[in-house]
Amino acid sequence: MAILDILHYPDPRLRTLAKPVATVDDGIRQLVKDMFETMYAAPGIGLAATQVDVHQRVLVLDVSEGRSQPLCLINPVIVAAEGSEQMEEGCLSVPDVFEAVERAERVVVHALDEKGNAIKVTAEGLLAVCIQHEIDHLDGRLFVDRLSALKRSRIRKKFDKQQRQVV
Ligand code: GNR
Ligand code: NI
Repeated sequence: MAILDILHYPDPRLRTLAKPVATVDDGIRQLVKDMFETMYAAPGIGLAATQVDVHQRVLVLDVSEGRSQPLCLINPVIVAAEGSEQMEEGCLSVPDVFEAVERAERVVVHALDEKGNAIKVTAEGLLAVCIQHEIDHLDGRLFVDRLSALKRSRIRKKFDKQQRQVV
């Protein structure tokens, strides 16, 4: 087990398009274990492989209060989406920024689990939001991309300034 380093905005590696997993093997299962450990330690309710600089279509989630309902989705595809809803989002790769984002209210997702079995997940509320947020990461997209140009440029300036102070 290992806690992995999480990339931070505006790191260009967060813009990588992740490739589908060809075979769910022990290497992928180890990645999934490490991603769960990293997500729970952060703490976060979701984590996409992109955020730990692995560019394969793997994500983990646990939106339960007791942190007791781990869900792993490999090669997830949204096959149905309906309604729209605004929810305040944050991201482990964009620390200390919380903004309302509009997304589909309900989604149906096809994926593989960590055993390689095909699964279908029907989600609404926070789980639906989180699945869409994580799939965005696999496509190289961040929640700040879904904000107004004005909000995005303010956030960008804040992080550029922080980075200058570190260097
Ligand atoms: O921990 C997280 N919380 C969260 C809250 C609202 C909407 C989405 C999220 S996902 C985030 C963890 C993360 O960055 N996953 O990519
Ligand atoms: Ni995120």
